[in-house]
Amino acid sequence: MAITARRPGEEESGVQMSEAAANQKPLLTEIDHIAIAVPDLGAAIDYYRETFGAVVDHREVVESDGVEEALLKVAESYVQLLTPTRDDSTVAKWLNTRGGPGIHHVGYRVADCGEALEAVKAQGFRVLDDAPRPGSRGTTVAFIHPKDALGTLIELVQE
Ligand code: MC0
Repeated sequence: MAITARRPGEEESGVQMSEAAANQKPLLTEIDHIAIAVPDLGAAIDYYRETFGAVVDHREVVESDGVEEALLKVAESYVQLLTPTRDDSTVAKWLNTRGGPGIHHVGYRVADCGEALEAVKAQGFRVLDDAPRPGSRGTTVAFIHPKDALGTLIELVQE
């Protein structure tokens, strides 16, 4: 049976939530990172250091995604500065379409990436990874399609 998701005081949202989803524990445990796509990683790192005193905690090239990241720690989360390493990277395409830097995706921590991914799939939402896969710094990740996630590309991150 499907029940309607509605918070107190809100109008009927029309969003349907399965009974199983309504009864389960929250899948998202923390914000892992906010990813900001930039054309010039060095300039972006300089901006964060000079403006906010934020320094790079981790840097990595992720060949499978065609990106290089610089992670800046903010409390228990990260700002992920992300730049394409090749022209066919989805981040290169996104920067070209958008015409400049901006928030590319949000990474949410989950206890079990496979379990969270299956819960999203079971509700009929499109995902971009059929199964969890390696992310940066040894994480296990999976992406959810932005068109089924309120216009935001979501990355599920298991540390
Ligand atoms: C595209 N769209 C977005 C978007 N990218 N909406 C919100 N946020 C984004 N980042 C929208 C477009 O505007 C378009 O909407 C529709 O989605 C389809 O876009 P497209 O241009 O036709 O499709 P593609 O080929 O650019 O693919 C977009 C897609 C792709 C999200 C499917 O970027 C993808 O598979 N992403 C998952 C992997 C990824 O992002 N890797 C890089 C980070 P309209 O309305 O025009 O139809 S890897 C990473 O971060 C790792 C290192 C880690 O953290 O561990």
